[in-house]
Amino acid sequence: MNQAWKNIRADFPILDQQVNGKPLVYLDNAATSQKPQCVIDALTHFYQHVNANVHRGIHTLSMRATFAYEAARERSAKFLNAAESGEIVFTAGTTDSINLVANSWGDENLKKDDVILLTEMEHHSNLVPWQLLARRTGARLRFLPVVPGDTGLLDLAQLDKVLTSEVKIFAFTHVSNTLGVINPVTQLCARARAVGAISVVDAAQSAGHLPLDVQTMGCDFLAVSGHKMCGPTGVGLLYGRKVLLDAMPPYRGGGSMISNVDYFESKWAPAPQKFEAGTPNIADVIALARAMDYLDDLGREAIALHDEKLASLAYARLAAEIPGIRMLGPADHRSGVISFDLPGVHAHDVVTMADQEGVALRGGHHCNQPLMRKLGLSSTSRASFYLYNTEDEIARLVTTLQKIHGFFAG
Ligand code: 7TS
Repeated sequence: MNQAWKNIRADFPILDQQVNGKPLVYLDNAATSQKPQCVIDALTHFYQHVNANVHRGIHTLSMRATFAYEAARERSAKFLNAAESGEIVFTAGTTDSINLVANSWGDENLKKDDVILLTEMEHHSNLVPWQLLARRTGARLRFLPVVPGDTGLLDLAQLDKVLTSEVKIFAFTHVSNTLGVINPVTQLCARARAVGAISVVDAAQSAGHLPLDVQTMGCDFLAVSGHKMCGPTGVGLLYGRKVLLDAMPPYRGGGSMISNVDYFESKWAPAPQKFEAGTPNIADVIALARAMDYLDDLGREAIALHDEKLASLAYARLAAEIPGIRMLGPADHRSGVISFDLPGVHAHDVVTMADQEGVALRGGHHCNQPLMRKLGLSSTSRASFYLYNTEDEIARLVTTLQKIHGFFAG
């Protein structure tokens, strides 16, 4: 661990507070992460010193804003090891990025009876846009199953059966937001390419948690949300291989995405501008780049190890110390997300009572309704860890769940 890890909690002012009279234990990082002071400062600095629209003015502030916005694109390309910054499209987040691919690449390339392959563990964001695409084009959906039981691993033995030459798109999550499973993304992308399908990786839960290298992964598209990786809400990005982005039609029309406009038709600007119609989310894009600096100062390998260590410890302690608990996902080699079911206690009761103890969890279907049904559950409770969480907080989680269990058992 390098110097940047010392006093890490002091970087996150929000953590230093009491909730319901107890020190806050924030374990809802899979929903959104907290923001370090440097990201908050980047937003303030932009509005205090730089604010102007981008790509249109030649006055000094406008040039400053444009420079910072395009520097953020360069930073993002470096963060993902993209071949060039032109492969980065700024979006509102993972949901927006996936919708862009489904509407642009999908509408252009899919026809009746083509197959869109997904997995059984997809978040609704990586399911519903493909359902809509299937409805528009007559394409069919197919699913790579998870293995029976609670480990949540993908059933890779079924891949040959489902990944056939009819598959044109294979879209899957890198990390499950319910199970904490880390999927073998490089292997899955290679298999997609081998049958001529494009790969779309949902990196909502992995960007900012694991080292990501799109060239090593071999993915065609990768979708990221800024707010889950220490950045602001309402901003994210789509990585797309340049040849694919160049060939794709725009998804939304408006200012900034054109090279020439006539009353009856227009010509598009090259990618990525073609996909960024209207005034973009300038301040948040710039602050997202600051979040990337912050994460890289800590080191993404170190963050991944920290997440895994905490989640594996929490998994083991909950399994051993909470009677009757049903743990979901793998025991180790996992991300920082753990889900569990306390039989006989609704997840909303768990979360409400935990909140009384200052512990922030999430309870519900986690936008994973089909997976919940497959597991025979309507909801789970979820604790999700990030770089500022500690082993002491796991102790607080265990004590809190013991108390909740005791209350309902007694
Ligand atoms: N994909 C995955 C795997 C996710 O976990 C989420 C958000 C999304 C896509 C959508 O991201 P957005 O930023 O576009 O909303 N997941 C969660 C969650 O688990 N709890 O709240 C949001």
